[in-house]
Amino acid sequence: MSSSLKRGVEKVEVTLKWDPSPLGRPPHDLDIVAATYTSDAPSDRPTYLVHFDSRSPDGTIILERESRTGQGFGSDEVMTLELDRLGSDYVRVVVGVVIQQREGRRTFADISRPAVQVLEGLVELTASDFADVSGATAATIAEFTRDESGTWDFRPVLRGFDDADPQEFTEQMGSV
Ligand SMILES: [Ca+2]
Repeated sequence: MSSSLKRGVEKVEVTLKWDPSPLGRPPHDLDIVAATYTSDAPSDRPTYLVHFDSRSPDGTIILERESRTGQGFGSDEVMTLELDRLGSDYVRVVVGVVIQQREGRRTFADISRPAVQVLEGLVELTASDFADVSGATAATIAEFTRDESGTWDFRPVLRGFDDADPQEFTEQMGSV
């Protein structure tokens, strides 16, 4: 196939769900995080982050749904990324999931049935139940990079971070 016919990744959705903590126990709070990088920025310095407390300045990456407990049906957190609308300065986006550590150290092994999925339309790009990173407190899931022609490529990057709190994770997730 000619490379000029290659259609890159344009709009993706990241969904995350988990079961609530047992009755009477502190809630389990997981967060989807997206970090964006420009071509001139080092990989430990995201240009901006999108998560429950932070929006993208141009509205191209949106946390559509958030949860602090995992209660309810369907996806607990949902993020959409309109990569094709991202400014041309942006060449890389890394998406991950981090467990809040408010009540002591929590790893994916402590969370009941966590599941993340990255979709483009109805096509699943990647998915994980975090079993391979069960000892981690955070994990990257997906990396999107823009090539010279402006096309976005996708790469699954399931990598656990063993002792990262949310702040440390956002500083380290660009290293994948
Ligand atoms: Ca959350």
